[in-house]
Amino acid sequence: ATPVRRQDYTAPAYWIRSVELTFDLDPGKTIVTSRLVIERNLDTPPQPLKLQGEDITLLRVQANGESVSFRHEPGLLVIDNPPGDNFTLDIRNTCCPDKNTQLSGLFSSDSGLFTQCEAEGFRRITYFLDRPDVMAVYTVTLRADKKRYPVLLSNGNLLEQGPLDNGRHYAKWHDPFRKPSYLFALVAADLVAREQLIRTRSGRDHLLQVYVRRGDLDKTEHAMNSLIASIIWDEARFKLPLDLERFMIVAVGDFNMGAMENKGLNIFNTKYVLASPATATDTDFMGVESVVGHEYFHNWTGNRITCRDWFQLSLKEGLTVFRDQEFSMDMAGGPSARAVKRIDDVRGLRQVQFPEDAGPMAHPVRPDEYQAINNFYTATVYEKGAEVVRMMQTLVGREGFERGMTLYFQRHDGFAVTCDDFAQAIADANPGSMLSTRLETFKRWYAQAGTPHVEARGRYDAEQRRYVLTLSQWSSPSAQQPVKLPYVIPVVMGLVGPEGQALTLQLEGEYGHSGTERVIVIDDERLELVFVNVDVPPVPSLLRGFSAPVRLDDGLSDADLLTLLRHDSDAFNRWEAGQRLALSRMLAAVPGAAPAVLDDALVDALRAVLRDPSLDPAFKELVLTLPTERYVAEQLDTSDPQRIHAVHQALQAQLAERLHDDWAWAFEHHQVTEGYRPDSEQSGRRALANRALGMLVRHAVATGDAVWPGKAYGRFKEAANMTDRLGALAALVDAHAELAAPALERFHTLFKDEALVIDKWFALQAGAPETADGRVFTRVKALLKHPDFSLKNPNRARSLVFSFMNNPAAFHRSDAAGYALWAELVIEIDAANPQLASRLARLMERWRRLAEPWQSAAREALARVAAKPNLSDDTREVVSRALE
Ligand code: BAL
Ligand code: ZN
Repeated sequence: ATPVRRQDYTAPAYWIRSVELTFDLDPGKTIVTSRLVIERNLDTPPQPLKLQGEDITLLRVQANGESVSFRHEPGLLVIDNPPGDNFTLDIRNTCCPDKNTQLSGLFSSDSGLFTQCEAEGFRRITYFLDRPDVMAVYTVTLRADKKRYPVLLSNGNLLEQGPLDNGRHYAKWHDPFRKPSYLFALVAADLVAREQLIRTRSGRDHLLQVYVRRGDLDKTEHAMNSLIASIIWDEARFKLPLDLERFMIVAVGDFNMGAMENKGLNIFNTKYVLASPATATDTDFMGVESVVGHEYFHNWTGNRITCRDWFQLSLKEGLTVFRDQEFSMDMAGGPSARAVKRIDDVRGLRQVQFPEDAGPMAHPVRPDEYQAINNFYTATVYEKGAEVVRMMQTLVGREGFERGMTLYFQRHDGFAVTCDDFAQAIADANPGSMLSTRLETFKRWYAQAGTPHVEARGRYDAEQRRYVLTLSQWSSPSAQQPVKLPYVIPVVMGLVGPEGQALTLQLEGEYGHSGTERVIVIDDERLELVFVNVDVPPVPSLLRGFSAPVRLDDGLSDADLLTLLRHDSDAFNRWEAGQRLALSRMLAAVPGAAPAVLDDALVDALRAVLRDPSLDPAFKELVLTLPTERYVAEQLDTSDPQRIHAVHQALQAQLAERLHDDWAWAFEHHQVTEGYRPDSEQSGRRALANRALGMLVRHAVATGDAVWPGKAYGRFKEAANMTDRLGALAALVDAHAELAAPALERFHTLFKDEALVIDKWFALQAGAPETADGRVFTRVKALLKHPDFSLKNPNRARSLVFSFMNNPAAFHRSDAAGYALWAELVIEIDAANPQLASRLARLMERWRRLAEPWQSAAREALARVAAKPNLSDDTREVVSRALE
């Protein structure tokens, strides 16, 4: 396919002011009747009207009620001579939900018919100007069989409903807000709703509904609570009220994404709606809260102000991820719980986005070109985009950022705009700030791909009581950007004394004390800072809270890192110090054949954290978790996945052994005996107890002791909630304990009718640490044939196939059987669901970093996929870029 380029953007030649849609719904053949009120855009030269359409059949087209001549171009319906500057166009076409395995457009799932239109799914429903800067008012009539589809929903407000002949019924909806086609939605299904009436601060009443299948109503309380919390939060934090009379969430079991923010009618993957203590883990509960929040926040950042074109996707996604992260942090509670959430987010960023930024799919937060827009719903656009917004907030302060948001809505409410418009509003609301004075430089964060490097070196002069800190930045060239210019990088920092005391930060030329933490801004290649009145040699604690998405080399010694691990007042950097100490042990061991060693100093420091009564269990759990194999691999130019696995396993074993009594203590002392609450306090205790149990069972299996596996099995059987049950099961499965098999069988029997729990069952087995005799791979091959397995359901495919391919030692086999399976499955999935296939294809994109024999085998597998004719644009783009 020809690439689409940001530079080629032109305004639409026509506007569509209003749309009347009528759907005669039928899974085999749905008839869509559309009346479009069209106005020529007089700012553009006269030109033909070109409407997009894909996989649909045209029955009729008329302009102003009369026939009009038209022609087809690939993917387009072209009307060369529309009748004047203002006219109505009547279109009738069909589409086939049952055959729509791509799950884009109108598709069938077991409970009914659903839509997914972002980014370009609306054209798979009817012919349209399917671009986000064409915004229209929609009125939608749905007609369907009443028994099969008792619930008929679309965006906005219900105008009327009633019976029709032949057992059919109808509902008519009107959405008063202008919106782009990607925010259109309809649902025709057999569902029931949890309902709640609320009155918001402004005194307006609203109806909230969460629609699910009949048996799932008891799993909707948390989603409803999360929605209410989101509404309250957005009004309190950003003064953004709910603008709709009715807000609906609908859960569907077949869905490519997590959820979709259609105006007033959010459609969700069941994974992010359904949660009960018996079936969902604490992580699932958190996921529901965060995604419900995310989609709700889109109502303003995305829907009220939308994107001018898809290159601006981060305008809504980066900002909305930032907002959901802030929401989750505020919901989590105190500073420690906030830090835990931040650590979690940064772990995700570094594990997924940093590799993306260094690989063949690297692109700026605002990309310059794409072949398949669906490939650009990436960690860069979402998570790095959120970091860019976070840096803006750091530069202008929390209040300044809120002022900026207010100005953004004053200027652009109701319009489709660009990332530049957003940055300009935040800067203009904060004149004199570093964002405002260095805006053009700051915006390089939108324009340049890749992760910048920051180097920091300090020099202490005891005689002069001065500490000189030199910071410099550089960025590697990338394929389309050989030269990178410096960024504006906010570095939140402190200086920590040898006894752990926070030192006052006074720069040369400043008078008085300036506190113990400040934001330093690097805005050029190099910056030198001179701190005065420094009485002791300090350890710099830089980039606190991960204040910028960069790779930091601060040259700190182990002794410095141990000081930070023991004392840093910034919880993020405390955690970071522990991770770096563990990482350096692994990196030292990987190249040779010598065993990895967890030395006394690190063991003692980790024990001190584990036993510290002032620290939160959730934080301890993070500190006591080793960096993942994938993260270790990313630090190396050439990686041997099997060697990394061996080193990782060896360190885990030592951590289990050396802290054995501490783990036993941690397990016993972090039991939750009161009623289940999915809050940060309880979930922290459960996380630590489960981590401890995992360590204890691992050690027991290694030493032939049966006590802890027996205890884990007992806990698995008796657990009062899914977090504890799955934690105990994972302890057995990950250690390859003999009791794993009966436990897995029992788990399957217990939850055979709970699709989301069966997903966990598959994922757990596919993600277990691989053994020397390849037991995980063998199990995965068998599970692919399990009667409950299907590639058609994205959640199920992800649970087995993606979990396996994200399990380095199981996937990167020296006999290349993992890669052969990858190629086979990418090709098979691509024929049905290109979005899902291209996501799977991306798991191979870091192949160039693999050592031999993996690298050659991976290239061969990629070439096999690339050689396949009729590959989708989505998958073709990924494999071609990987092979370039
Ligand atoms: N807009 C696609 C799904 C999401 O980011 O919310
Ligand atoms: Zn989003």
